Amino acid sequence: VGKMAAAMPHNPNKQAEHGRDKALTPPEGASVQPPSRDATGSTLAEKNHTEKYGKPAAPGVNAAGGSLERVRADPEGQPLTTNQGVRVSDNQNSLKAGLRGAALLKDFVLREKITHFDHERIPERVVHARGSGAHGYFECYEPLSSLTQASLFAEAGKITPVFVRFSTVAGERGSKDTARDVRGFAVKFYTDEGNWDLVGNNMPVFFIQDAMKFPDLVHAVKPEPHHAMPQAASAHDTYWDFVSLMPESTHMLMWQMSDRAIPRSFRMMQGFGVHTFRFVNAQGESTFVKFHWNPKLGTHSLVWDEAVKISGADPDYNRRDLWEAIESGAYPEWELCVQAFTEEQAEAFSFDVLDATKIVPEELVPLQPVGRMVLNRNPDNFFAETEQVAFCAAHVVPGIDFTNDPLLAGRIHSYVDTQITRLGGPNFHELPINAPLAPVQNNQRDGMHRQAIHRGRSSYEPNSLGGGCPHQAGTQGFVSFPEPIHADEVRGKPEKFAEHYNQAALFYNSQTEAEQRHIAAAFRFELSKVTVPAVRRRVVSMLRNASEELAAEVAQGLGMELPEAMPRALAKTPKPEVEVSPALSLTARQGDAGIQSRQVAVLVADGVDGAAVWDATHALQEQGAVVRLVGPHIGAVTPREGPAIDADASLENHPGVLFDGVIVPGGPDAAKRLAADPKAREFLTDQFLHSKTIWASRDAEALLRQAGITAQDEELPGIFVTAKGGSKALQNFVSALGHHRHFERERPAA
Ligand code: HDE
Repeated sequence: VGKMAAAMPHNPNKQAEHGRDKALTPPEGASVQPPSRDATGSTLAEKNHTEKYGKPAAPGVNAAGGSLERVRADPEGQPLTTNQGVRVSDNQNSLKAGLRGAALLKDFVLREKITHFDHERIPERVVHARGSGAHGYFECYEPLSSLTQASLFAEAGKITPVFVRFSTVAGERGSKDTARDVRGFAVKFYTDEGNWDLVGNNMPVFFIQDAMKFPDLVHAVKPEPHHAMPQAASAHDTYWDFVSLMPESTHMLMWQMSDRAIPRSFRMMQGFGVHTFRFVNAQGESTFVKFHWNPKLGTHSLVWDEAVKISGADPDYNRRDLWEAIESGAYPEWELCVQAFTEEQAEAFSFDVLDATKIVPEELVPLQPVGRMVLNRNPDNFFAETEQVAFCAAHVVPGIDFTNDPLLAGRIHSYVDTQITRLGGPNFHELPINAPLAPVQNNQRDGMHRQAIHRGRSSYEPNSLGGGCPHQAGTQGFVSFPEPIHADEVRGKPEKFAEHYNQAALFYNSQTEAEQRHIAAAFRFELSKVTVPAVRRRVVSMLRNASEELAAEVAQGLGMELPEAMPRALAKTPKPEVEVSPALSLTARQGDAGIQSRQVAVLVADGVDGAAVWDATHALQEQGAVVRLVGPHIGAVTPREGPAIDADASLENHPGVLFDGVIVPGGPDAAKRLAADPKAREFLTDQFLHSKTIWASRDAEALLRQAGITAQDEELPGIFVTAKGGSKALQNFVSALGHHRHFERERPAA
């Protein structure tokens, strides 16, 4: 019997089990081969190597650190095993006492599989739960040694690997990407002197001035506690109740109600360190510094109606955009700029640089470019990398230090603390994505999930039994900036913190007309969702101190009387140095990448002018645009002449909101078919209302009219209706598409 069992490990009727063996084998040619690897073992767009992987851990280096290659698991050609490495013979059936019998407790294969599955989830981040990450590198332009001894800024051309995570703040892990919200912009630099995390946002200011208020802010903006609504939205009572009682939030509200809260792409938004930090040079001299990331593609945003529709059409809109751009080799890039200024300069400013609700206008302290960051590799595994990455505002390296910003102080505590719950213990720094490249040696020991196997007898310092190692590094190590302090312990704020409106006015007054219109519309929308009239009134009364024009417009939009202005905390308002800053408008940075990675739809239907389709497609692709052929259905479309066209998207699965521009080629039959299709009409209507670039053949006139585009509208910027194609028409389309949007043609009510 024993022999038979060995020769026939499954039940004797195995082959007959409902034909499962056949059903599980895909017919020849229908199975997907694993992507072939290049010489580096890469499966994804990884041609550009970083130091973070591919190298074995050096002797004495944290065993988990140094190399992601070491921990990569590729199943190609491998049999299925248990977690103990035992090969699994049958992954379809649990072990039973007879084919129709009870499942057996001794089935360790089933139990291990289910047990592991039961524990697959970890708590999501309490804020910034939804995010998307990518690997890349930072390259230093010139030595910055006069300002900082940080090693990543030490030499021209020096490369430091990075991992970046972009996020929304309020929504849960599975929420939509296009919520009106701040975006997190967190960068982990794996420098050769340890990890530096610049955990910033896409807006340079914050809602509150003191860490003491952070839990209140987050409780107010998150879904309301009794019914857990609304998801990923600030348009509700508790949020506006809180901020209307916190006038210090006025400036941030301007940013949050602006188009910056609905970025077109993570690749097209700025990043900011928000707080004032310190650079410290080798002589121990300190300079205040603000960090800015400026995207090469320029700063571009969605409009609200579009964002709302995208959240249905593609809730992963920003995540997909980042992933696809990197996969296609269109690597996103940012320039890191600093504003460096002395404490004496800061003393003289009309605002306090320790107040995170204030910017330092570029007109006051210009930006100095110091390097660039390129993101060139998608993560292998979302959970292992993007979910388990732990950023921490306290992770600084020699040459970078904190200031006394009271908001920053709370962050220095919070980030490590929160990981202990989220990542299940104090050893999360050993997770491969978190481990520094720099060697880790200390006497911290044990704890849940310890990876490193520490050798030797001593885990204390000083010691003589371990040769005194690891020994403290003295001036070679991180030395906190010795800021002199003469003060009483108090709970309170400096006087300049009490001025809340100058910079809110600065922001609003620096926007273009279209941007101002969008800000008013955003306040109107959000407050129209507030059910308590007193809260709406309080917000408008606050706005009066920033802009009478804005307050009046919002009040009108809400059908309410203009309330009294909110009393100011300061009897005398300090005069601001700068009253208009063009740099604060999204239009200030258009980028220099033309139409690269822009999404263009070419609408196709039976009878379309095939030559026009391909001419436009090839010409746009040559300039780096992403072209989709969008038909009434996916699959074959029969053109007027020439071979069938394979539509790779449909009007149903790719509505107009997912594209930056649209082309409707000629072919009277195709035009007629599209004009009769409500989805094609809606496609064009949205393209038009969202101020996007449209190029249509004269054949499509009926479709245009159905979409609400009149003969007069054809004269507006960004709309081209031509009898024929040709290179001139194409050129016009390309240059208009490069402008992103044509808000000149926006109807004020939009
Ligand atoms: Fe955060 N923040 N924060 N924050 N924050 C977190 O840390 C916190 C603040 C920011 O992609 C948490 O790992 C406090 C400002 C980003 O993983 C938590 C205060 C700025 C991310 C936390 C602030 C940020 C976080 C939640 C006020 C812009 C996502 C999970 C005192 C400069 C990082 C986690 C990622 C995440 C605390 C304010 C940016 C709870 C206490 C200001 C980009 O530790």
